[in-house]
Amino acid sequence: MRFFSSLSVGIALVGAAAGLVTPYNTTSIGLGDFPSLINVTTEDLATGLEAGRFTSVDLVKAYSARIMEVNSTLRMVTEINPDALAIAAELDAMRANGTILGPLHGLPILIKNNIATADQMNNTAGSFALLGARVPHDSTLAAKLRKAGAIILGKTNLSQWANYRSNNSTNGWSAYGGQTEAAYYPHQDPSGSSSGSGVSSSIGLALSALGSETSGSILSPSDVNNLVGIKPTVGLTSRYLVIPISEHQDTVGPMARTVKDAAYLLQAIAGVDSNDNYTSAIPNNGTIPDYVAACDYSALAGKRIGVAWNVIDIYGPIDEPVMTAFQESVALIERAGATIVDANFTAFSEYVTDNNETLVLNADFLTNLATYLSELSYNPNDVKDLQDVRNFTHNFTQEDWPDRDTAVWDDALDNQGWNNSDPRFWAAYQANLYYGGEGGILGALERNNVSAVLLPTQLSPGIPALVGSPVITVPMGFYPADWNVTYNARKTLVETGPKVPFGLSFMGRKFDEATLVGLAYAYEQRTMHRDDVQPYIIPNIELGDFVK
Ligand SMILES: *[C@@H]1O[C@H](CO)[C@@H](O)[C@H](O)[C@H]1NC(C)=O
Ligand SMILES: *[C@@H]1O[C@H](CO)[C@@H](O)[C@H](O)[C@H]1NC(C)=O
Ligand SMILES: *[C@@H]1O[C@H](CO)[C@@H](O)[C@H](O)[C@H]1NC(C)=O
Ligand SMILES: *[C@@H]1O[C@H](CO)[C@@H](O)[C@H](O)[C@H]1NC(C)=O
Ligand SMILES: *[C@@H]1O[C@H](CO)[C@@H](O)[C@H](O)[C@H]1NC(C)=O
Ligand SMILES: *[C@@H]1O[C@H](CO)[C@@H](O)[C@H](O)[C@H]1NC(C)=O
Ligand SMILES: *[C@@H]1O[C@H](CO)[C@@H](O)[C@H](O)[C@H]1NC(C)=O
Ligand SMILES: *[C@@H]1O[C@H](CO)[C@@H](O)[C@H](O)[C@H]1NC(C)=O
Ligand SMILES: *[C@@H]1O[C@H](CO)[C@@H](O)[C@H](O)[C@H]1NC(C)=O
Ligand SMILES: *[C@@H]1O[C@H](CO)[C@@H](O)[C@H](O)[C@H]1NC(C)=O
Ligand SMILES: *[C@@H]1O[C@H](CO)[C@@H](O)[C@H](O)[C@H]1NC(C)=O
Ligand SMILES: CC(=O)N[C@H]1CO[C@H](CO)[C@@H](O)[C@@H]1O
Repeated sequence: MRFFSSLSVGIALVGAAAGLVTPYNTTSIGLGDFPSLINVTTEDLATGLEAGRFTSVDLVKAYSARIMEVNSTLRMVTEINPDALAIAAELDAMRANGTILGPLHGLPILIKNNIATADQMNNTAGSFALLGARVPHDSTLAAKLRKAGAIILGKTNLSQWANYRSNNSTNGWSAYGGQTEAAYYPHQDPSGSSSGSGVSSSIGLALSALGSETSGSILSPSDVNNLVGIKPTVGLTSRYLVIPISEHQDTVGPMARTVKDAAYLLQAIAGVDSNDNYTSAIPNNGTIPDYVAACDYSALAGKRIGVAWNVIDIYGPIDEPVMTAFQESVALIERAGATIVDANFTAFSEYVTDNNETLVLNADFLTNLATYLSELSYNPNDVKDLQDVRNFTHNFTQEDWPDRDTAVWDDALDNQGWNNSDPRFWAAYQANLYYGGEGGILGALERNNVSAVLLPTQLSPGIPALVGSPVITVPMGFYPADWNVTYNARKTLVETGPKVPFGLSFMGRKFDEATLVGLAYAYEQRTMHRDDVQPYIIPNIELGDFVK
């Protein structure tokens, strides 16, 4: 249950803001003439670019300045792409001569620092072991973003190794990027592992961002950063040249401020890739549905929607504001024309004491990390497998070992010691498929003939992770202003506190993201809970500061 634990220890943030300069004044001028970047949508930006009110160069300048304005406080972006301005100028020139690559043409997107690009940016998973390493070409998703006309503006910080290293670290900490914090309360735990993607998207440091998830790493930071997050079906989006944990559970998806923005981004990254065979399971011969068209205000009408009440019971009690908001959401969904039925996860109480997921993840990590490392075209520290990475980590001061331990790796290497070609792998994986399938989300969908199952996002990631099925989270509310602050285990980050947001999850069938997008959109448009609460820190710099 890695997702729920935000283990931690109180090292002072590795935050020496070395070389960090703020090149621009933080006053904003001309704000009224331009959409505020914390609220702007894909369609707003495309309309403004098309009308010639601003350029992609303006956008890159404004977003870069916003990043530098808050990074010393929140440490959410590890690197800005040194080529972003040149790429923006080229995309502006293309637009000027009538060439538009798609709805994301010229729009800046941030990506998690485990998605490789064959450019000046590093791909490290937050570890110095991979600083300076090179890949032979872009990851498939980076290539797809470029083909769609998006500008890869930079790389976001993460819980190091996507939270697959330590039992004693903190969400959003990496040796390379320091400690990310979220924007809704001072020293807020950003959750993880796509921590920087969550914070950046939420306060408008780019249009939106990509995160990756093994169990909760898109959904959970989307939950606490007031975002829409889509955890796609495993195999809908390629993992080629993404630093892995597990081929059976890893997936890459959008973290955006609105359902439609998330849909636009998913549209650009979904698809078959001969370098990731899991994508060959995309139905209809690889045809990708129109996720943007699926954004339908009436999508809830006539649908059967389930609630996995027993999951709330078994985990419970959850915090009262979350439970109340959840009950109100279920009632609202019913008023929007859906029929609400129980859709319990029948094996859930067995699952919570089972440990087969750890066996699968350990085994996959041993195999998949070595494969990733073998694909590097330059490997400065010559790390070939997990053993090498552990040795590097133990010997490199900034990796903060032993204060942040390597217990997860020690378990995989020393206790388990077998990878995913071992006969024991299959038995463990079959157990997972049962808990997630017949005894979990897939069984609940089929038995009850529902289009989706609802849970508060705090409780949603674990079961879909086991079977690779999709989930969308949408803002559902926030903790009240008088809520007592609770801390992480190291007492360094605020886990829950006044105005900390939370979300509602729609869990669905494999490759049925279009249905989930529709339901999520219909819920979002009726509630607009993202607007209920504002961050405590918002960049002042706006587009108007840069437009000539
Ligand atoms: C985790 O780190 C903290 C802070 O250094 C330390 O007090 C604690 O003993 C560590 N816990 C484990 C399990 O190593
Ligand atoms: C943001 O801060 C972190 C921590 O100090 C640093 O490693 C990173 O390079 C900074 N990002 C940028 C874009 O300067
Ligand atoms: C910031 O604003 C002040 C006061 O308006 C001005 O004197 C200064 O030149 C500005 N600095 C930059 C870098 O624009
Ligand atoms: C339009 O821009 C594209 C991309 O830069 C370029 O290949 C093409 O030659 C340009 N066409 C014209 C008419 O300038
Ligand atoms: C990538 O890491 C190298 C080696 O530390 C560094 O020189 C370079 O500036 C980094 N790239 C970016 C975009 O920060
Ligand atoms: C994909 O599957 C084909 C056929 O089994 C195999 O030859 C190829 O090596 C696989 N590719 C990857 C990247 O696993
Ligand atoms: C499936 O897609 C491939 C590649 O686009 C194409 O060559 C093939 O004809 C398609 N098959 C069917 C049955 O449509
Ligand atoms: C689902 O679980 C809840 C809570 O444990 C229980 O009250 C309810 O009866 C269950 N529904 C069905 C249909 O079993
Ligand atoms: C894995 O699942 C099997 C079958 O349900 C069970 O017997 C075994 O105890 C589980 N192993 C662990 C480590 O939880
Ligand atoms: C472990 O790392 C140290 C320091 O980087 C290095 O000198 C040593 O050769 C490494 N040992 C192994 C077995 O890789
Ligand atoms: C963003 O939108 C929200 C909700 O409408 C509003 O309260 C907030 O002031 C807006 N922020 C800016 C900077 O315009
Ligand atoms: C040179 C050096 O510091 N080597 C150490 C690397 O870390 C291992 C523990 O994993 C130590 O045993 C080595 O002494």
